[in-house]
Amino acid sequence: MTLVTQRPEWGQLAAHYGAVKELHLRELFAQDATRGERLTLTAAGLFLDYSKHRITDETLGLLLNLADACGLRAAIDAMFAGQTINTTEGRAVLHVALRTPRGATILVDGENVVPQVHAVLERMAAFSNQVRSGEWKGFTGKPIRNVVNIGIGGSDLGPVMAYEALRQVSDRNLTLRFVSNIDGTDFAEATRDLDPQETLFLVASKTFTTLETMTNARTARAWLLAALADEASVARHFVAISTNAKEVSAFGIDTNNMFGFWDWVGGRYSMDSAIGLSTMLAIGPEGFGRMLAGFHAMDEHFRTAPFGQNMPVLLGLLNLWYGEFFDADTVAVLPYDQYLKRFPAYLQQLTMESNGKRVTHSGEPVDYQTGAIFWGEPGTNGQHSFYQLIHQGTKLIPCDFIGFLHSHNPLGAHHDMLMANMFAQAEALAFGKTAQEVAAEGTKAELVPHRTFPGNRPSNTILAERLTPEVLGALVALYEHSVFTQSVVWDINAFDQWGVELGKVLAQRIIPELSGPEPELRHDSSTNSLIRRYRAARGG
Ligand code: G6Q
Repeated sequence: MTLVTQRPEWGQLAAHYGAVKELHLRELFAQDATRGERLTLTAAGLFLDYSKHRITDETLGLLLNLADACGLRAAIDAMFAGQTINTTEGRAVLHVALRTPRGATILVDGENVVPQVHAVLERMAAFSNQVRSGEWKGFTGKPIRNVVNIGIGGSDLGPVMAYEALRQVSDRNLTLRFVSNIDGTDFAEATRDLDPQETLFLVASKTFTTLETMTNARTARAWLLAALADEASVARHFVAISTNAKEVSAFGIDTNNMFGFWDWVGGRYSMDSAIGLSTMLAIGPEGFGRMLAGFHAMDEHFRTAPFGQNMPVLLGLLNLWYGEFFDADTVAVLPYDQYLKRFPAYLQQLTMESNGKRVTHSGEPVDYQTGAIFWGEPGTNGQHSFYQLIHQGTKLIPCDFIGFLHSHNPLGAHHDMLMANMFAQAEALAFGKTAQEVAAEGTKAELVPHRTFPGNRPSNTILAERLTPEVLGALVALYEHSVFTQSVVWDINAFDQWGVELGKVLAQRIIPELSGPEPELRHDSSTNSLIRRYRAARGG
């Protein structure tokens, strides 16, 4: 297949880049008094202002031509139709089916998966209602007050992010904790103040073979049994969320206590499958349904809106514009909402595990940049830390500002100050402060270069009324589909993750070498010496 860089549309963009790269946002705004209103878009409850980008109308047209030439329309249709677009794993990619309303039809291998999705949602709802009402009792008859989700990667990051994001609508009588790391500290700290009699573990693992999760789940079982001293208690304190019923039974969890999903749900796209049971326990089935409705609204927008008014498509193409032509390596995600504190971490997996690829679908090495590095922190904390580099450093870092018109905690003038800071940062990045402006303030000549802001640093501003379950769903779906858009242009598979395999295999080889009789070490000299140092310290 043709590499995207060989397409005429790419060449046209490259030539156009040469013509516009020096254009400053100050000029672009001066040329068009309506730019700030014109380059905006509303979809699924989200408002996007993309006017502070180093683009002209021609840039947009050329980016859209590239998306067309790369077959984005057909790729979207293929995903929604349940075709096997995850080619290296031979799977359909149907997270969109997880939020499709009852009554719709999406076929996988000739079978409609929508009724299956709703059957699991109903079981999750019945279970959540039992736990939330206190009807579901622990082994000693006490109601459940603590829920500990044990999972990692896609079986952790989405649920943690959603729990933090939706705390304001969560049941404050339930304490939720998340254990992911194989570092025993994670489990120890998460459970140290919990009463086993009132604690429910959700073992969330698509495969039910993941080393970290299985190790933590065994530790959890031992922790429970140390207190309750009866194997029969496991059935009241453990549920499994998995696609692998055989491994769930082998672990000792009754499959009646198992919530299933399907191989067409990728780990990092699974937060609205049964993997989201912790979210449903926290916010209730009705709240979970509202979140799914937000996802679905953005799915429908992505599926049907013309690309020029399609928010995920524009977001994806704009990221690509900087990554390919301006050599921008990273994107900063800056939520001005404390409830979104885990959103950047969640996005890191979504974007980087999806698009951190170096060969095309057909296995050919790419000769262009793929997935950017995503990172960020909630505002305004970041302003007192790394924003310096974004404003005055040598690197170009496109930013996504995310904010809300209303706060869930309207204390005094806090929210006005928060949002003023967000608007001000985007303004300062775009327009900067010229040397003349600095000098005109009476700044000493030798300080002028230090106090000058070049500006021309691009950003998106995403606004919504308030952070509700619907809005969170729409926001996550926005990024999911923007990741997909980019992967189609790059001709890479956004849905596999072979890059995480090698380290896992090597760790399995090293685990037995760390204890027991001196093994014959056959690694490189550095790894051998690190293992010897560790063994010596451990007396092994
Ligand atoms: C996500 C990845 C990965 C996965 C974890 C946990 O897309 O596949 O992060 O979610 O490795 O896997 P299990 O759910 O199978 O334990």
